[in-house]
Amino acid sequence: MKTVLVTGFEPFGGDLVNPSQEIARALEGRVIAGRRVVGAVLPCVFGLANVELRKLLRTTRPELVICLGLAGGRTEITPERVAINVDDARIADNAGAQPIDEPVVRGGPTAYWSTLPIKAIVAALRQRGIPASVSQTTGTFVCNHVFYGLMQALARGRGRRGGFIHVPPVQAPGTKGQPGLPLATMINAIALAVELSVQRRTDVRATGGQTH
Ligand code: PCA
Repeated sequence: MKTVLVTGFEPFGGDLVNPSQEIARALEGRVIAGRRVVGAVLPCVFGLANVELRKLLRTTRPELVICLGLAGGRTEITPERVAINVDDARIADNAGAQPIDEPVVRGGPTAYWSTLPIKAIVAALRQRGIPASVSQTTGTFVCNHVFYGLMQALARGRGRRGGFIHVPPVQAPGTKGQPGLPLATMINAIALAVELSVQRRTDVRATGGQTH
């Protein structure tokens, strides 16, 4: 059976939880659209995260890869459009490193586009009442670093697709109205994103982006 790799991140910046880690763990071993999901958790550490990711790509040989991370201030599921070649950290990573204005890959291209059907994912989620938007920036911390590393690795392979989706914080039960989404909703959303991404090689032409 072909595999899909879904990664999340360990908690960072003093947090005790990271929903992206919980989602990757929840999807581990599931069969979606005839593909077995391998769920894995990456360290929130510049450099090491991409070493671990490349190991996973070698050992699991996935047809498709979706990397996940937490975007603290967001309220929606946000498939990312683009990874850029810069590390510029506002806080230290989990190993204490804080690169400023450094390239992810010296001499690498300025950016890589996601090869997930990001607009189709947003449309499908909205249809089910799950708040979602295309995001135009992955930031410049470890998530963008991993997204860039992923797309560079995939660009060398043959037709393997992938991308990055940021998720909001977990909304604790009984706190409706607070920013964030229930974990179960986010697990369903990412399962749907996997299904759609396996099924659709091309995106739809539709609105769905944040314009800022
Ligand atoms: N979010 C951070 C890194 C790890 C994570 O889950 C980010 O957005 O860069």
